[in-house]
Amino acid sequence: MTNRLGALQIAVVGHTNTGKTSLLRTLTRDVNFGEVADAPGTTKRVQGAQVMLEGTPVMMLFDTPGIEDSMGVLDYLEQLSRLGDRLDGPERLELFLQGPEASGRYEQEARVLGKLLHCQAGLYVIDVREPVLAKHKDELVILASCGRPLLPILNFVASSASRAAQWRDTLSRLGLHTCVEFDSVSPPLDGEETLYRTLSVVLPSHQAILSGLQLQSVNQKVARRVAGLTLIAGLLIDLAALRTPSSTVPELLEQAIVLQQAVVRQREQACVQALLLLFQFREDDYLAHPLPLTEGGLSVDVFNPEALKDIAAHTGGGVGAGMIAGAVADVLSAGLTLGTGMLIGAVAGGAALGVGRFSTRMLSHIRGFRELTVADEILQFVRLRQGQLLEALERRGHASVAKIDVAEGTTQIKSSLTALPKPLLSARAHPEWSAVGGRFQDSSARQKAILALVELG
Ligand SMILES: Nc1nc2c(ncn2[C@@H]2O[C@H](COP(=O)(O)OP(=O)(O)OP(=O)(O)O)[C@@H](O)[C@H]2O)c(=O)[nH]1
Ligand SMILES: [Mg+2]
Repeated sequence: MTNRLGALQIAVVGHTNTGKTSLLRTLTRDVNFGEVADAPGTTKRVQGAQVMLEGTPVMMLFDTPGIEDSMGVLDYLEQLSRLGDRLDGPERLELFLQGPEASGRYEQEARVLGKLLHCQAGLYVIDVREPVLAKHKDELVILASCGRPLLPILNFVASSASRAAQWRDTLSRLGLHTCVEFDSVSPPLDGEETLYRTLSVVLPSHQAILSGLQLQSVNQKVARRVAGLTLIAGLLIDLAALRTPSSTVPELLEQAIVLQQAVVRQREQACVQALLLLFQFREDDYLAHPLPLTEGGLSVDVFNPEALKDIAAHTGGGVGAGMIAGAVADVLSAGLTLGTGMLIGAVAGGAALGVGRFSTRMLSHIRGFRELTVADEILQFVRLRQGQLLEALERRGHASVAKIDVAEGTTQIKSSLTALPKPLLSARAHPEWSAVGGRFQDSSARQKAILALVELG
């Protein structure tokens, strides 16, 4: 495979306002490339963008101005044909490019044709919502006369006004039997691979580069998904493991709740930013909705089974695992009817739960041990909405201008609330797993839990 820059040069051409610049943005994953607007004549000059294969530039894509007056150019070329003697397409175009009209009336069109003549192939971008008109047919005749393979890209196929079938028919009649369906705003998941694979059919001389790009696109997609799931898993572990010391004094409890809410929100926002960066989108592409954290969203949760096991671990020999299991069962069933506040009192007082089975040492550990944790509902909600964000990013083209909005009501979560996945239950017992808690300590156990969450998808 040749790795020389410029070994493969492709011009992106077509009628004005069909989405040429948008296609380049999506293929290069560069939201800042060129200028995109819903108006003809947005791109005025040819602009190139490198495409890298394993860190090496292997292809240049050139954005070109839209062709506006194809009928005028074709008439003019036909006049030139009458002057010259048996000129073929490219020769006739060279004559046009050297003439006065190429820097006058048809300057825009000359830029496009000049570029295509010096590239190995062209991507011909079509807005399939448009009916096929004479100007389009003329445009294709002129482009074909450059003597370069053309791959039509049927853009806007997702629109209900699509006339893709009519376009396919017209293209076939002109000898263009291979084309690719695309949508730069919401490209098909395998759109990029399909484009490179099909381009290698019309450009077999560069098959090695194009197959490499196709494979790279598949690999990058998988790598981005795994990286995205890892970011989300890290967030969830941080939140599940988070414990904020609290107090039975109402004012102090209030302060602890406010502090914990801020930590949770910031941590989620950090994950959103990391996901946007991973997929190369801008921060303001995302319509942020703050987490609906009410006081009830954060529960006083000393009675989480995992948390109790943790207490056991830290109290040394005084409390046996079996006793803890019993305590958990009793505490949980009592919790359903008594409510958390009552429960604390109940345990402390010992009466309602038959605490005869517990040593006073253990009770003293439970008594006054109050910490805030993030409620299951909030963890489920964050998991769902980060998952939705990941999917939206995977399906989004870099030409999109609408904001990503994945806000969902918590009601949806409540109705479909399932048990927390195991790694999150484990995290409950490990406050040191929370990178946003005060006791953070990375460990292989934490990494394993992240990996296990990633595997759950
Ligand atoms: N829904 C949808 N909109 C698109 C798509 N491609 C482009 N657009 C929109 O179409 C308009 C024109 O896009 P551009 O990329 O500027 O088109 P262009 O062909 O470069 O235009 P000129 O430079 O003026 O010739 C913009 O509003 C884009 O957001 C697409 O696949 N789907
Ligand atoms: Mg443009």
